[in-house]
Amino acid sequence: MPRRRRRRRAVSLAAAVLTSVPLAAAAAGEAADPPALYREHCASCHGADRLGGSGPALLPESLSRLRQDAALRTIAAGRPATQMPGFGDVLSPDAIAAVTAWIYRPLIEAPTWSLEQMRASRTVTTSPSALPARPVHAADPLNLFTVVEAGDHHVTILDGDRFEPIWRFPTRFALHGGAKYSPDGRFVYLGSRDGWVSKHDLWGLQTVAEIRVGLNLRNIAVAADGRYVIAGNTLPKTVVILDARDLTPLKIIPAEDRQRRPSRVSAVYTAPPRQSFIVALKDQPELWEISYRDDPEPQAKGFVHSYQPGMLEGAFDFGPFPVRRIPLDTPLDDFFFDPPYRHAIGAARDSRSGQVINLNVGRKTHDVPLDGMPHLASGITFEHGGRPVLATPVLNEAAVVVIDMVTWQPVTRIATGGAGFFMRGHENTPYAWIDTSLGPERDQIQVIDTRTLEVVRTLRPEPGRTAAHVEFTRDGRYALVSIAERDGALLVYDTATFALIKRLPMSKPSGKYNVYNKINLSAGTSH
Ligand code: DHE
Repeated sequence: MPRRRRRRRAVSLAAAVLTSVPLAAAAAGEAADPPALYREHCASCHGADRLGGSGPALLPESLSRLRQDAALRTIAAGRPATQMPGFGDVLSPDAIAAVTAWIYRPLIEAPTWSLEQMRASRTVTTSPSALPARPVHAADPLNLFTVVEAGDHHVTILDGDRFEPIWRFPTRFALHGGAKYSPDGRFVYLGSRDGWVSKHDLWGLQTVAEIRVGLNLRNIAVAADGRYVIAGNTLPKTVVILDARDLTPLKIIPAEDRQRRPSRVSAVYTAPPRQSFIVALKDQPELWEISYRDDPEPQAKGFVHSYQPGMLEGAFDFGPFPVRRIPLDTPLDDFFFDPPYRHAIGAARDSRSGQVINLNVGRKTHDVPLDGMPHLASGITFEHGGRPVLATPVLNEAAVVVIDMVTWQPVTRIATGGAGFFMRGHENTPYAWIDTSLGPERDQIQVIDTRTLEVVRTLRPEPGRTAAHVEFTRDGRYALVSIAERDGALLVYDTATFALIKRLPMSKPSGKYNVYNKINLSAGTSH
């Protein structure tokens, strides 16, 4: 059958599936024997055990962001620009509904991912000794951008002076979280939702290594001294530390509180002045500090100074990468640091207040009124009225929350044109840029004057098309905005005149990360 007619037929079958088989009726499709159907049609790409292969893992944890009706449509009609074919021609609507329902069920035995499996998954494409001595391109290596194209799972490395791609490569399915750089900006590390961590050389424009560290990954961070990469998983519930040179796994730490209750990981970050990683647990009220110093003693000493009876019991694990456990009132979904990395401010998405944790003394010191699902991972800091403040978008409200980082009291709530995901600023401009992509006006970008804390401009780059995630060039002169559509684009704006300078077509660009801003810990960007 000609390809286009086949696709049209598959789409109409998908519609038939949707209208004729309600999902609740999927149970009736048991007769269709979903495990056998899966083995015959899906296992070769998604893995016999549903843990993934050339296609993504098909586990409830991996599918949590995909509605069942969307999954059903994909199985029936396929997914454009990927290798996923449609099965509407070969499977009955009943069978498709049955397989769809089945892949949303947990595996009978909770899957594990051992050190041996990690080692077996690791590939080193370029040996560290084969890396070039200088860049093979003429672009400023510190003004490159790593742009994640979520539409067809690629990354583009962009010259930040000429705004021209210098390398584009395929990635694992669904990268998530910020790209992380080595301290000199030469290497970029990426994490995928399915647990893959990869390392790429921005001088040689080549992949160095990759490894699967888990089955469902939250995010990764790179040590400030460049020696280690940390990964926080939700499946299995582990934290994994890798040698940054070639991603050799060094240590697996079960994500459990001091009573050995397991937890998913909310996020991992590096805290450069402390030479440690900070890890939040999603299901247990504990924040961890994992030192990557060769001699972690000073960290322990700081804690011992604030000793209270019983406080040290189970508080430390000794050995390489010791875990210091800080008890909290409630678990954290998201958190952020003050510029000296003395405090972490965190919140659970469903709580009405945030907690400020003093990392030196190892306990919560303040509560901050923070309702409406603040997205602290997207927060930025700047000076306002001579004081450091934190500003963060709120996921379910048309607002940006501003908090004084000395008193930890709210300064104001800036009303915006819709709930947004990301916020960005830069030392060389008084303006911070936000998207409103979670609200009805998803095609807007708004500009906040950090001096007056008011929205001063609204851009509607491409009416009706989602605009999201801004990142500045190293000098702050240009802002890059994503049109996050499959046939989307990266738009380059002049940050003084707000004029559009360039449009680069891209496949659903999501995050973009400037090397210089990241390695210099610009207050206006994520770290
Ligand atoms: Fe993200 C970063 C959590 C959904 C795109 N997101 C982060 C970080 C956290 C987080 C903790 C910081 C990690 C880092 O940078 O290392 N994200 C969450 C969620 O809890 C949430 C709401 C639900 C979930 O399914 O995980 C969520 N995130 C999304 C999306 O739906 C987005 C828009 C599309 C996608 O790719 O899944 C999305 N998140 C991003 C991006 C960043 C990110 C692009 C990096 C932002 C940056 O500038 O650093």
